[in-house]
Amino acid sequence: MKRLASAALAAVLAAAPAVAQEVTLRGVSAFAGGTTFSRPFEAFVAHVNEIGKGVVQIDYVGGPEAVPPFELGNAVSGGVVDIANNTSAFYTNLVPTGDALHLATNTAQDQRANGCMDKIDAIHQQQMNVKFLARTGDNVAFHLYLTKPIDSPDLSGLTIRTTPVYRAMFEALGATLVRTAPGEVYTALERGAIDGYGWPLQGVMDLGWDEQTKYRVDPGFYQVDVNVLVNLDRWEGLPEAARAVLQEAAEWIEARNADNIAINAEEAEKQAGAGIEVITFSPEDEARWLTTAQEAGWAGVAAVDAGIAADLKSCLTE
Ligand code: 173
Repeated sequence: MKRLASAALAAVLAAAPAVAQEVTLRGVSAFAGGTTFSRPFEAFVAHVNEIGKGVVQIDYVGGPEAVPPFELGNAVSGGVVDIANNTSAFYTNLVPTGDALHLATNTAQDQRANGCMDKIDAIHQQQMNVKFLARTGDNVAFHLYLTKPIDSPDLSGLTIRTTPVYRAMFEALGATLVRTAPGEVYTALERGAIDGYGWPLQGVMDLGWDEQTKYRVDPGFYQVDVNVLVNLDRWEGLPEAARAVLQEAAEWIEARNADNIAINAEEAEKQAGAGIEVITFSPEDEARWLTTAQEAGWAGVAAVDAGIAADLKSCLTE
């Protein structure tokens, strides 16, 4: 049997061309090209194209102008896009427990070491038909930005732009919510359709929102997850050498997540320079702000699937 199998393999190898065909993957980002949450992916693409010469290349097709952010999950799931840079909040239609990812208090490296990344990958494979390749955004918290001041965590009477990241928390604090893609935030602010928006500490100036923003509420909460996802059929069809290049590049880009600590400090300074004032609360109100974030966040995931919520909580917050 064994001899037969190796004879068959030898025949296949003999028939194969001396140099295996280079594979090209079509890549799309949920965030505009050159902006904060596309930059790690763009570095990842450049790295793959460097170390993967002759094996695998990524053709970076573009950002939200190529595929609308809330459609990108479907596009990579169905194989219209081979590789996507996307945040779980933009594909909750496919992975509704993905909201757990931004509730992480540890790093992508921790999640690889403790098996959490394998669990997250399995959920993505089963529910979305994608390989969960890499996670960026560690160390970057989310904040509430406002056009008018508040003096407590009570958000009643305020209309706030949201995504699934902030929904459970802001709803628990009484806000009226409207979901928009990042590309619609500027116009919504300019028209006065919203009194504020949820967004991470980084990237507020990318699309000029600082012009329309007066306040940032501190402290931040949660942790950004912007993930590299590969269509599963495409992934499984890749030569082993191509998968190895992508996996190496995944850990390479995750190592750069540590840079976010320094970038956070620069961003906070730039926001101050742009006239964005920081709102803080009394110690009791700050505790309420952060406790509501955690409790409402996990309750939201548990309402979707209590088993997955408990399982992921244990490895994302250890
Ligand atoms: O606010 C958002 O659009 C959002 O959910 C998000 C998630 C990760 C990075 C940046 C924004």
